[in-house]
Amino acid sequence: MPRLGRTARALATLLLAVGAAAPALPAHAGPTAAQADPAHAAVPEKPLQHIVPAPVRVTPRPGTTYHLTPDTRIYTHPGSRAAEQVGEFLADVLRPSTGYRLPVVPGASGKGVSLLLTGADPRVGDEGYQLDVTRRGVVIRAKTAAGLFAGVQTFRQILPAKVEAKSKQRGPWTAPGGSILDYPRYAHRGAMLDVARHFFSVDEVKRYIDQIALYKVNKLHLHLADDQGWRLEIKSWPRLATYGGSTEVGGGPGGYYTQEQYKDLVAYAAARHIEVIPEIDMPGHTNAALASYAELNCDGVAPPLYTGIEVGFSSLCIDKDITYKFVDDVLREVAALTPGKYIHIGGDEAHATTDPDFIAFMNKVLPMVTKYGKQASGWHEFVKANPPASAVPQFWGTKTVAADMVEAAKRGNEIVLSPATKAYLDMKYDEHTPLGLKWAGYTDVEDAYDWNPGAYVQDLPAEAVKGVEAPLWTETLTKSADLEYMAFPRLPAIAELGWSPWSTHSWDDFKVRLAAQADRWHVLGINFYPSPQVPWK
Ligand code: IFG
Repeated sequence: MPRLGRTARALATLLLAVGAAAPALPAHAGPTAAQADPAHAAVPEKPLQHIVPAPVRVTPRPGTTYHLTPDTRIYTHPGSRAAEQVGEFLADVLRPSTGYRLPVVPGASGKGVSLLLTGADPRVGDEGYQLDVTRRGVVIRAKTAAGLFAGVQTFRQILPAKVEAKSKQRGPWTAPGGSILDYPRYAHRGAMLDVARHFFSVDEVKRYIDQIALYKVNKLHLHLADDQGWRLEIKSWPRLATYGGSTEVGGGPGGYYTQEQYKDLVAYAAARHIEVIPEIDMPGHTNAALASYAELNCDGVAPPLYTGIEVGFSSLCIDKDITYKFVDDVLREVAALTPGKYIHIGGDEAHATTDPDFIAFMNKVLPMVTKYGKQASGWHEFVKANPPASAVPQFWGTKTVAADMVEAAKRGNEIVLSPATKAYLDMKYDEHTPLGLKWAGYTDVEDAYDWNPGAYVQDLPAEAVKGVEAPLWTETLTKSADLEYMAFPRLPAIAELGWSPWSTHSWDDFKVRLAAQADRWHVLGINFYPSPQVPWK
């Protein structure tokens, strides 16, 4: 407690003795409790009201606080390796900052932190959870490890932000008492990273994976090939990576992932319950492939490598048989590297391919995806080829009228929404933004937040929407700090649209919750854009 002057101390003693409420400290009495003891300042004022994405139901338990202590243990559902891995993930977050041992042990206990696969409300479904915090302990219940992982992301957010530090911090490590019931609105909650325009290393992609996992994103769409670069080793066509991956926008060294490195990325994402969806864009956006193998070109002449940012000038040669051997070989190797359900085959901006050729191409390629046990997703243009009902069109239009999407839905396709005027994280925030493009218009965080995916495309039934995805194109982005500047704070907005019920949607509430995230982003070293639309502290 702060040192009080003699008089103030006498007064305080007198008043407390008569049971009066603690006197309001006179201004000159010195620092408040928080200022006097910085640890108290670490206790977030209303963390249960600051969770992003907004949970389905939050019930605070006032007056109850849980404290992590040096002897806290993390209990995981006995016999579940997957639950144990979530426990280890949580321990890896908490150990460096608290300095506590936090052993992860199979079992269930009212004390400590328990991650259990029994007893959850059935409404949690495949990815939801229940989180209960009492004075004695924290219990996260789910039906799957993915649900436990989602609960852990929420638990992180109700602990002091400095719990995210990689070095030992002062406590106390408190979590407010309460109960949360939570589960996602959509199955597809995606982030896309373009590693073709500029190449990003394995570690830079892992950093982005860690960041999207904070907000319960569950799909990472990797744009692995484009005009400027081919980024994945294909053993049957080695020059794709070694030559086609040897540069990037602006003429830099580019790069590529060996298949071993790519498997490592896929595993890293899977440990965070994120499915990687690889994209091999075709028949357009293929200059890197065409430059790598002359025989892929209709005239047998390989074009030079391309380091600009124009689009729509390249096309695989639709009439050559070797094109389909190439595509088959690539899809076979990509499918073998993909534990997930989907392979994205692009299809956008095929301006150098006639519509009949585009349709003929897709009709030969779509069955290959199925043959290798995967489902196809693609940019919305590929619906021209009437893909199977299992295919997933990704809408990237700038209008809310999209008759082709409405028709596709009638044929049974479920649509992923990435409206370029809302979800394109490479759009400038405003005319002063140093990075990014502006062809779809300036997009600040309120634009990214204020739309209802279930009612966005005119006449598209709500049940035809599979979810949302935020593409981050990298024509102008070269390093993690650039990715973060464009993705934060808009990616959490898209993540909330993918997870939270529409009933919780409110810009006035979201912007306050977003402001409270900044403490964590500072600790995590996330280089976010301090949008003037958000009441940052
Ligand atoms: N459109 C192109 C991308 C990229 C983007 C930049 C799609 C589907 C513009 N295609 O978006 O390759 O250049 O904002």
